[in-house]
Amino acid sequence: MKTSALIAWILCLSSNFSIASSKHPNVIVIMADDLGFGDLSCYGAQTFQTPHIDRLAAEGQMFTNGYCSASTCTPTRYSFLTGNYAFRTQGTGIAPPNGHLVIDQDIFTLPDLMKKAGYATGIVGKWHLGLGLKGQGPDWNGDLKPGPQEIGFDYNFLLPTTNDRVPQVYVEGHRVLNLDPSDPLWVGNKKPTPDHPTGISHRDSLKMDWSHGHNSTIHNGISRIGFYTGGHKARFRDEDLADKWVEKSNAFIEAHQHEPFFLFYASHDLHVPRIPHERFQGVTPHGFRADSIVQLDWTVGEIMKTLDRLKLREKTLVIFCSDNGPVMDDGYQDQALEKVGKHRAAGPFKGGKYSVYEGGTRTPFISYWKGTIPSGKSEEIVCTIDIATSLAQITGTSLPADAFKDSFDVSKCLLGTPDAKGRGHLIQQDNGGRGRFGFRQGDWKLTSHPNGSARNTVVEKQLENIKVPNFALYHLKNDPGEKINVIQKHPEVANKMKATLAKLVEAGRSRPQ
Ligand code: NG6
Ligand code: CA
Repeated sequence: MKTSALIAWILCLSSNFSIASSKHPNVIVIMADDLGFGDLSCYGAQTFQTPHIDRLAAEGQMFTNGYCSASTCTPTRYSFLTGNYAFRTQGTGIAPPNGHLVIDQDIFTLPDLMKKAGYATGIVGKWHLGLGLKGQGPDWNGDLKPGPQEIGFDYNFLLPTTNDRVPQVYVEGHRVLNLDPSDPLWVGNKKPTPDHPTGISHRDSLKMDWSHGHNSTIHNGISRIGFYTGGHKARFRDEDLADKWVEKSNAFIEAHQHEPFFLFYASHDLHVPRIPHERFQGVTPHGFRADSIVQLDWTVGEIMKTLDRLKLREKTLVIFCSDNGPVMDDGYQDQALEKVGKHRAAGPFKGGKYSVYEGGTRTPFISYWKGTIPSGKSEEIVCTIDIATSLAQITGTSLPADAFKDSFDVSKCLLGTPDAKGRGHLIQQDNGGRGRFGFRQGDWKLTSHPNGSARNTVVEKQLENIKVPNFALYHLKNDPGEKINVIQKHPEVANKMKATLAKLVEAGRSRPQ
């Protein structure tokens, strides 16, 4: 071979190589818990700073119309992992302590996709999608399956539900970590003995008092939802969760640094009970709620540091998002409401966690990949449910016909391609499939509250149920705060949207085949 031909051949090989590796970036999805649109300094928070997440936003694509699919945790996570709207499947509302796995093992999931694309797959952090079989639930002292490993994750290090629900133990693989067989773990929804200490009987001993619910078994001076006994050696301190997520995320990245990896880092910050590590307590003027945001930001910085150390920053796509909008008092007296000051956790939007108003699902959304994604702000509509199909596109992996039924390919938006288009419509749900929906189409937003009652989550007030019309229409461009119901003025728009919403719900899928 002539030298020039050889050089051409080598160039060709290396360009093929770079196409191949650019198709298989490592992927880290960082999902915050209860983080609102206005809760980061890059999204307008002024009284505290989130420099590590701000850097991702400044150097990557920062979305102003980024959503999670539900205003509570379990349905958003269900949709993120399955690509299907959670309201289509019964039993996907907020999972209880002894809940079974709500993702059907036969469904083709996002981790299945990533495995098919040749990735090592892992989840570190909050699960809250149940463990064990339907009708049985988790076997806390035995093998906790089915769970993440049965739906496509090679590795899991979990907080099984939420930290306000029992038990406070980690699950690694199929087992409760550090469980001493001579001190078995029991979890239930009734007092195990009449003298079992609870948040009611021992209220004076609590280090953080409850305000509603959360008054059952006490661990670490905090009473929780549900009862448990035993497993003392396995129990963790709330204060140490964030450090543990960093340790385990970094270990996963390190172990898979030479192959493509997919890491779902599901932080528990800033869900209640908000108990940041002592070194973050008091760093903001807003109490533990915002202190936990600063802690979350620190964890992001630590993971990015690991990417730098392993020279993986330019080989890794990072997507940052939240699982639902913000709430102030979510059951503990942690002063979130009293110390909110001028901070507006939902930014300019109405509602928050539990509601189908924008504040419930419009949340921070950032895509970052150094050297590949240009810096910019995008107004396109993207949602956590779209990550599945978008990653199929980015990794060049084909999908089974019935997979990811509501997940749209927004990969071009995530990658910052000029003129890329996001979704044309999005159904926003709350905690169930009871017909309470937000339906966004372009600049229009229809809300549906069949029983005339909505959850009000405005940041200045306690949670309450308010009376609302069965249907309302808002024009988000003119009225981002959903203050002026224009349904009387534009009945034709509302009727068309009602019909489209009903059709998309009925059809069982919204992404055309
Ligand atoms: C609610 C809890 C709330 C929180 C939520 C789930 C009470 C009174 N409220 O039932 O504190 O745990 O469930 O939050 O118990 S989520 O972010 O996981 O969806
Ligand atoms: Ca949540």
